[in-house]
Amino acid sequence: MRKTGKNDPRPSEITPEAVYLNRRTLIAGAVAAGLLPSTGWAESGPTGPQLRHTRNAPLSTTETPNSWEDITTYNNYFEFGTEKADPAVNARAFRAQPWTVTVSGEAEVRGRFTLEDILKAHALEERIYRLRCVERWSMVIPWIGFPLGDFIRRFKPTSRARFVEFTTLHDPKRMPGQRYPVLEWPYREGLRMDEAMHPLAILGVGLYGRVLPNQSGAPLRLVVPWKYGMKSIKAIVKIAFTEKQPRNTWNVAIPDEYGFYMNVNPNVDHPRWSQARERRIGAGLFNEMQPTLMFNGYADQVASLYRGMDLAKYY
Ligand SMILES: Nc1nc2c(c(=O)[nH]1)N[C@H]1C(S)=C(S)[C@@H](COP(=O)(O)O)O[C@H]1N2
Ligand SMILES: [Mo]
Repeated sequence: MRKTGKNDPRPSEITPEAVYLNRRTLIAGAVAAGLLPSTGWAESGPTGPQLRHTRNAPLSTTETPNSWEDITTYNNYFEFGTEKADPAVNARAFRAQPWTVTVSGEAEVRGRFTLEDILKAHALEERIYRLRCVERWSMVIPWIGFPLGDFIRRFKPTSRARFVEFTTLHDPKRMPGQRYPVLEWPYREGLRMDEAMHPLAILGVGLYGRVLPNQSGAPLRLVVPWKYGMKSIKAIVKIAFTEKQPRNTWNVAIPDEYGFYMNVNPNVDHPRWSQARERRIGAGLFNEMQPTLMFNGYADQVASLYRGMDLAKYY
């Protein structure tokens, strides 16, 4: 992972950090001076350093992406509050650099890697994916990332590796929501190895061609478009290859409502509501609910992963 060959992609193009920080400082200053509201306010367009990437059209949806504002002001990120508007405000001061990811467990290659090392090793692609939350809303998001499978292959998982476990940073000083026992901290998620190797599963590092904003899971998050949003864990610091199925946060919190798989499925209701329809965020004045698609519209690509499984039992 640390070695890079002459054909490897060049590291992502980074805008001089001073420019970026200066802008953030100006904004923070404006908020402090009472010139801008401190809540419910967002920058109007894509911000942050640009990322060098290509577009992966075949694996992208042709639907129109949601606006930067929709995507960055309506988030679930309990480390920064339980309301949708909280993360944009409470994650503003979070520093996502420097960052390391520890890879452990059933693999020949293990260790601790800097985010720069990881970025140098992978070409970045834009993938426009739907994100469908279990709460019945959805968005279309132009992610920048790289295939999780490419990342995994470099570590040469052993034959005992049946699952991949992901863990979010645990640092209540930097993540104020972790001071309250609303969930079991740190947030944790898992995928079966074949799910993790599927080409649609990516590790996300950007949005709208820019580095991920903090509320969207900077600097590294999972994006699994055929599953409910809770699988797409943010601010990942640990990745472990395991023999046993990992614990996952929402299953630990409410096992009757959230299982391990959490595939988007219009035919399997949440115990407290139907999953048959969803509301697209930002779809305008007469924002009717629309039918939810099996596996969030990715059935042709992923249904084979679950052949023979009772999806009402493995929800
Ligand atoms: N660490 C962490 N990751 C998380 C969450 C969280 O609370 N903490 N919320 C999940 C849920 S429920 C959803 S719907 C998505 C939302 O991702 P978005 O903010 O990019 O839309 O993040 C997921 N990842
Ligand atoms: Mo969610």
